[in-house]
Amino acid sequence: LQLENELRYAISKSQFEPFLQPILDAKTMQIIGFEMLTRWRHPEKGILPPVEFLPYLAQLNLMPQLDLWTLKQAVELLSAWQRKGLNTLSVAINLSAEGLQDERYLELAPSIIQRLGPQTDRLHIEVTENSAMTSIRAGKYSLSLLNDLGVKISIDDFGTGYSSLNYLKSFPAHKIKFDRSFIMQMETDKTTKSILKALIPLCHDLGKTVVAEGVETKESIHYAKMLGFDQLQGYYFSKPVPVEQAEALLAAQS
Ligand code: G
Ligand code: G
Ligand code: MN
Ligand code: NA
Repeated sequence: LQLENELRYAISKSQFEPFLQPILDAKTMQIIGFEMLTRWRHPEKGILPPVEFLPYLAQLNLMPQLDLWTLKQAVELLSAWQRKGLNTLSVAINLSAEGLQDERYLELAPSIIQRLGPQTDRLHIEVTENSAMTSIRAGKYSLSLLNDLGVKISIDDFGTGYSSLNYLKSFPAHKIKFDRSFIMQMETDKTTKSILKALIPLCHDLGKTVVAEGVETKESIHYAKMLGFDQLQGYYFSKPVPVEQAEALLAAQS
């Protein structure tokens, strides 16, 4: 109950903060965008990762509220970057299963997204297979709505759900983010390697961009490129960092 009160207070006092993790183009090895990952700057406990508060937000039915907050943060950041001339970067946000099916989210999201003008394709929305599949009808409806606004849809944690191939067939998605368990095992596990060797060309054939998550070593960069991954993300490049630090990473590469 104490945490519940602290959480309600945190929301009202906006103690949440967007952190950013870079995503690189595998060919140029340049940062092409960031995934936004929310942190709670707790007055006593310091910076808390989502595992420490997402379950409680879910219990309190506050996930759609977080999703709207994150959406606004991403749109504001993209607009600020646009004004600074950083107009090719993308920002990816995560959308929860609850948000994906929430009437208020779907009612409010379009006007927030349209603040980006013609640049709505700089905003990427990540949904896991399972969250869209919990209600296929609602998932299809919501993702089509977002897709029609020009936003790019990414399938997050791909390969860990129960219907990966069905997902490829049923939902509009521009990007496939292979779960980091595949990247961790691609060099040592023959089956994992075979799955990637078959699925990456399949994704390309379907016109989708393929992302490796959880790139932690130099060897895995080499391997991921060899397998055909288009984009790379992981601790090797950077963990999620505050916006200022993310901007410093950008400045350092140009
Ligand atoms: O940042 P970290 O890797 O600890 O994130 C853990 C999980 O929390 C990830 O699965 C991520 O999708 C989720 N997450 C982080 N920030 C947000 C957010 O703003 N909204 C939603 N819905 N999920 C988030
Ligand atoms: O589930 P989702 O992909 O939205 O969440 C990303 C999560 O993965 C975040 O919690 C982020 O901190 C974490 N993450 C990002 N890169 C790496 C990595 O290279 N290794 C590990 N173990 N976790 C990572
Ligand atoms: Mn994600
Ligand atoms: Na993921």
